[in-house]
Amino acid sequence: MSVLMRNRFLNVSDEVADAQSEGLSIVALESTIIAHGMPFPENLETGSDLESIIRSHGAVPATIAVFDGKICVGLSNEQLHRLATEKCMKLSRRDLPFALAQKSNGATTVSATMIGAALAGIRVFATGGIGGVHRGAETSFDISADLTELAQTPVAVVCAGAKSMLDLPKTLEYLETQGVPVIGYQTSEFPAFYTQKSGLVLEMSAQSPDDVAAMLNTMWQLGYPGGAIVANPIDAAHAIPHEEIEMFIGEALSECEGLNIRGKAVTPFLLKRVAELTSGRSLTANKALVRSNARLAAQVAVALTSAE
Ligand code: PSU
Ligand code: MN
Repeated sequence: MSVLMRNRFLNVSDEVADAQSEGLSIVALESTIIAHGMPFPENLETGSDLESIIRSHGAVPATIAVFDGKICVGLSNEQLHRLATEKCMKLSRRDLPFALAQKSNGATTVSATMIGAALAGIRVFATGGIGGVHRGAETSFDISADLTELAQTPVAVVCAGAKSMLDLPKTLEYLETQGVPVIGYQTSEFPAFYTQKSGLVLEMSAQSPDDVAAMLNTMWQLGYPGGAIVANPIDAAHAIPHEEIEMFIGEALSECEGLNIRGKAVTPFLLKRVAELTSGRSLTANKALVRSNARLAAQVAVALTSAE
């Protein structure tokens, strides 16, 4: 995409723009995980490690966030530091136009990061776990905008499944309704973020980055408007057994309800409380799984570029 054709609300870093003109593979990264998903300094360490991992696997990282009314694709170290240390908004699809018009700063969730990536022509994105259908959604109606974004924006999201605080069967049903392919990476079960397995069978599984790239290319050549989920289970060494984590999730969920926390504050609260209740073990798991996703995303991006 030429610089002249770029959207006026997009600000692509020199490194990412150069990578694009040289035809290199690029992987998008989100910023909500830095600003609202992990405490300082783990958030900053993780954010910059993810960039290094992507580089060491032959691709160029493009962390996405909003600064001064622009969707910035590719951040400076100073911008990463600001996200990790300053309070900022959590922006999903519906928040983005207002934040840009107000010339605000903010961290982008999976949905808003996908929008930025697609505007910049980036097709692969790594995160920890996507948002999904919350437990109790039948009364709260709380369903993450990440799910509908996946149906309409052509970016493949490499993640460790959806966060286990969610209702995973409903999340998969919703994705099916939306026509979003969910591909297990070397697994035939939907991973449950902190845990490798959820008991939910996936019908599609890929054994290699080339397999994933072939599926993505086919989907886009068919003219599908959306993306796909590449579900990559956490490494066994960092996984937390289901029964152990479920106890703490249950506790965090009832506190959340007791405190009447709603809407976009729910996920950051739950991640923080579960990390406290597990004495940091869930944070260690989260850091490990997102690193593994960055590695796989770089491999998929390279496979996609060479398949072109
Ligand atoms: N993955 C993580 N930590 C996070 C997130 C993903 O390991 O904090 C963020 C993503 O930005 C995702 C958001 O879009 O959580 C989901 O928020 P909600 O449930 O409010 O849609
Ligand atoms: Mn929500």
